[in-house]
This record gives sequence, structure tokens and C-alpha cells, in this order.
Amino acid sequence: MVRLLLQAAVLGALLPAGLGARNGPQRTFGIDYDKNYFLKDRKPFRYISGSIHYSRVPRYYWKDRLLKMKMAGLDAIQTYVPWNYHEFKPGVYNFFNDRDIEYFLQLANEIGLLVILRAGPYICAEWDMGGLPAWLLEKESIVLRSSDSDYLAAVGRWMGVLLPRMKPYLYQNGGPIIMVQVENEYGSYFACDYDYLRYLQKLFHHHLGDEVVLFTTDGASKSFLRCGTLQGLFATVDFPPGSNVTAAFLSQRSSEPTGPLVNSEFYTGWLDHWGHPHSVVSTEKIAKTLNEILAQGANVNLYMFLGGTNFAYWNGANMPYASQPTSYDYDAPLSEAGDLTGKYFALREVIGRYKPLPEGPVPPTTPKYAYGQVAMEKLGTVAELLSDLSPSEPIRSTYPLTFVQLKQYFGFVLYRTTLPKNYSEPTPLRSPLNGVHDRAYVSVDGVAQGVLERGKSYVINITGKAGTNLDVLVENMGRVNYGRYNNDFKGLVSNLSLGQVTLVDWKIYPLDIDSVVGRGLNSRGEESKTAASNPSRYAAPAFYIGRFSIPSGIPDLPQDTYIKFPGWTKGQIWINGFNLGRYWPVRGPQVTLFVPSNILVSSALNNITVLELEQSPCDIQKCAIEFVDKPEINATLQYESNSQKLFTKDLWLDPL
Ligand code: 6DJ
Repeated sequence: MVRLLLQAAVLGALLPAGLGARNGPQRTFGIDYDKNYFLKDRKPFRYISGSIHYSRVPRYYWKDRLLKMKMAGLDAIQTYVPWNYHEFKPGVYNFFNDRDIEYFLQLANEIGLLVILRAGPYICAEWDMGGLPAWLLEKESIVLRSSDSDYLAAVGRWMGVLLPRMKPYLYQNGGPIIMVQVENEYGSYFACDYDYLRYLQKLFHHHLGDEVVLFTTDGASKSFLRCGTLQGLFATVDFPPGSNVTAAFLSQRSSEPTGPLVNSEFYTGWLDHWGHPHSVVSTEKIAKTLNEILAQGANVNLYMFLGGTNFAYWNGANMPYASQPTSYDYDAPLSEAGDLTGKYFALREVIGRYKPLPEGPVPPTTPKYAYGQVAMEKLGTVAELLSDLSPSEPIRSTYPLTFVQLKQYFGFVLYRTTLPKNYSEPTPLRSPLNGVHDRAYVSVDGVAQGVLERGKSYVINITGKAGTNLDVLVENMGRVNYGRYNNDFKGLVSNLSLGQVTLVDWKIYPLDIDSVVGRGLNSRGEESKTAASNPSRYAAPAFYIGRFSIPSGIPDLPQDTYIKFPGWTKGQIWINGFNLGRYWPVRGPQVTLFVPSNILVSSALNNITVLELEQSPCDIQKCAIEFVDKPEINATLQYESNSQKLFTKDLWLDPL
């Protein structure tokens, strides 16, 4: 039986430039179930692919990274489409600039890379809420990734926007997309809802046509495949280096008795969490297993070939709650900054044993520049700048509201109430139900008192006078991206108590920091009182600014760089309004942040804005941040005692 695509290639007139213009025989892609391989243009085909997520690489660098992937000998790239990256609010879509997936597909096509599209709606991927938009949680009881009618309606609307945009890029229509993945590791999810998978299958075919090859990916064991697969969706598996390759593919055979063998995620490294050691996977181990996979004639996707960066607030988290850092370097063959590594050349060599490598030079690693120190000065605390950061009247509520209730999905919200009486003795401020999602910076009358942290710190002692402001600035550190706790509400999701009293009558200030920083945050002109009055290790969350120019007379500047935070503790940083992400050098393992050159300007001063949440060096001395030319994402710090156990591959056998 040969299921072959016979889509007529007559859509040329409807297609974007460069696609579909080919005359000649029809382009087809399909599966030969008798001969255990794919068929591309009716000929046997096996792919070697690599993952790159366009949402983790600035558009400016897409071409460079894709070229390097092509030169490694890859036939294809695999990318996820993060729904929440494109539909920030219901019905408001963004496909521009760094979100211009169609341009990314055109580049891949021009470079001669095929594309395996992982369209979601759920993607996992260490991405906020596994790519699902947080606004889905406006229906509090929604069962995500199931046939919950509101969930399906939202999925239907989104796919009705996304998939018609993707259709011209299907291989049979002259584009690079050979296969489209439905959902992601659905067999690891508790719901096991076949109606949901059937709904997606129908929806995808409706928008993409009947010929498109749809597939699923699940952990390589029968138990995962049971709920992850469906008749008509081609079942593939994922497994790490060091696996018994034959046994892993046998598990695929339990769902697909014939057809090509496919490992859709062969791990070149692994993910990180703040406070846990940086993951490193040995090149030898990867090369050995990759060789075994290729020797079996199997298809493979290297996850990640280039990990990139969780800019802004896009990182996800795992349970027990541990959020992922800004870097998604993944110890991949191309580094976060796109640098060529020893792993790149070793894997290229293995690939070269099985197919001719493209001729010509591999694009070189982009140079990095150490711009040096930039003096920073304090602008004011969040409380002092509140009228800029939250210009509307605060929302008043007896009990705290969540981010979703406030329709603010990312970043920071300030919850303010007043002390009901005098607390001259230290009194416990408690989050009895672990309801701080995810970190709260507490001040009384502008003086920092300490930090509450989800899963870690539920109580701090505070003092203060009746009627003074108790400010609780809550940071969303990224929504859980894997397992049954995806519906991750943020903010104060349950009450706080002070002594025996439940705190009530909150004024809630949603903070639109990104827009304000984009326009330029100005000093209130008041002297900050926090520094002098509080000698503790915390200071009230505050903004700092600095400026620097790109040196003149040096060719090829601006270049990429890394930013370091000597003496700083934890916060968020923007350069020229671009949100680079979170820094937390005291927790590690990531110490420097990648700064791509495209956000820097040489024609004017570059503006740096830092929101330091705990303690900056500025209160005690002159302070600076520093641009260096080497990344540090593997710092040796004091790690948590259970750090080795968190979310290792052993969990494959024990889904959350
Ligand atoms: O498909 C998932 C990827 O997006 C598979 N995977 C990767 C990425 O999240 S952790 C890293 C993971 N799955 C969870 C397995 C638990 C050990």
C-alpha cells in the first residue's frame, strides 16, 4: 500500500514569491508503508533534521543559523509554532518581525532545507504554558488539551488563522513543509482524550488538505504511545542518546507496524532550571547513538540543533515549580549565540558517513565584543514610579486577583494593602496555601522586608505601623509547560495572612513595564529613601538606567555581546526597549545574558534599563553592568540538594 500525495501543483498564482513557481512534475511527499521509508517525489527518502525555534532566535540571525544547519548536512529543520507568541490576546494576531514565521519558512526554502512543522496547539518546549495562551484560563475550570468546548473553540479559531497561512508552504504546494505534527507528546498527558486528537486531525486536514502527512510524537514506550496516537496520524517516538535504539524503535512499531522509523526528538543536550546545574551531554555519547539510528536507516531530528534564547518572559517551568532560565542553549551543536562547537563538527562527521555533505565553507561564528562596564544609576523604586508604570486607577478587591483576572498575562503586578494595626514585633506574613505565583518582593512603607517564593519560602516576618502601605510585587516567572499543572495561574492566587489576620482590601496595580520602558522611563525626581533605611540583604524593587555608545573606528561594530551583573541579584533587563530576559546570577547556573547585535545601535546612545528586584550594588557603591565577550551559563554555585534529581530523563518512565 502506498499512500502517496497527488496534490496538483497548480497553486502557483496564489503563492508567495519564490514558492510554487516550479514547473515540471508534481511535488509529492508521502509514506511508503510497505518499504518503511518516506517517499519524496515518488522516491525513497530519509531525513536528518535539526530543531530550531524561530521564536528563540532574532529574525536578523535566522539566515545565518539556517545556513549553518544546512552546512551540517541536515535535510530538514523542525520548528514549533508557539500559539501564545502569536495570539497575545484573543483575536489579536502578530506575525510581524521576529514572529514572521512565513519569512522563516521562505528562508528555509531558499536555503534548501525542508521543514517539519510542529503546529501545536500545545508544544511543551520549555516555553510559557507549553505555548498555550494564558488567556485560555479566563475560564477557570477549562480542561486544557481536551475536548472541553471552550478550549476547542479557541483552538479552532487559532488554527483557522495559522493553518491557511501554512498551506502555501506545504511541499506539494511548492514550499518546504513535508510533515505537520499534531499536538505534542499527548500520551504523557493525563487526559487521554481521543476525541480531542480526532478533532485536531479533522481540523488540520480541513485547512491543509487530505494529502498532508500528519504525525504525532511521544516518548518511546508503549505506555506513552497508548494515549498519544490515533489511526491516521503517523506515530513517531523520541528518545535520548544512550538508549537502546532497537528497543526504542520497537516501541514505535507497536503503533506503526510498518513505515519509516522516526526519532522526532533525539536529545543533543538537555534543559536547565534556575538553581540547578547546567545540563551537559557528552558529544561521544550523542555521536554513538546517532550513528546507530542512522545505521538502521531511520529518520532523526536532533533536538535542539540550536536552542537560542527565552527572551522577555517566554521561559516555561516544571513541577515541583522550577523555572527555566533565559538561555535555552541546551548544550546544542550550535550554541545559544549560533557559535560552531566541537559537537557541531562531530555530528556533522557522523552525518557525512551517510550522505554527501554540502560543499563550501561553513559560515563562521559571529564575533563577540566586550564593550566593558557601563555605569548605572538608580531611577526610583517601583513604588516611586507607580504612576508611570500603572497610569490607571488601581483595581480594588477584597481579596487578591490573579494575573488572568486582571488580563495581564506576563511580568509583574503590585498588590498593595495597609497594615491593619501596629506590628512593632516581627510578625509572620504568610502564604498558607503556597499561593505566591511565583515570587513576591515585600516592602512596608517602601522598606524591603523579604521575599516569598512558590514552593520554597511561605513566610517572612515583618514590622510596621498601622495604616502604612504593605506592597507585594509579584513576579510571574513562567508558566508550567509540561504535565498536568499547565493551568498555572499567576499572581497572589490565594490569600496572605499577617499574624492571625487574613489581609483584605487590596489595591492592585497591573504594571505595563514593557510599554513604559519602550517609551523611556523617567525619574520622579525624588530621592529614594529605601537604601539608607534598610541595611538588610533586600532593597525595594527599583529601576536603574545606563547608557553606552558603540566605539567608533572599529570595523564591524556593533557585534554580539554578553551582559554580566556584578553585585546584582535578580531582575529583568531591557536594551533599547528590547526585553532581553531575566537575570539571576546568584542562583545560576546562567550568569551572563546573550545580547544579539541587532538590538544595538551605533548612531546614538544605547539605553539600558534594569529592574532589580532584590539588591543592587548601587546602594553601597558606584555600580555598573558589564559587557563581556564570553558566555557564562555553567557557573558553579551552591545548588539545591535535590538538584540532580529534578526532571532528569529518568522521568520518562514516570510521567508527571
Ligand atoms: O516534546 C518535548 C519538548 O518540547 C519533549 N521534552 C523536551 C521538550 O520539552 S522535556 C524536553 C520533554 N518532555 C518531558 C519529558 C519528561 C522527562
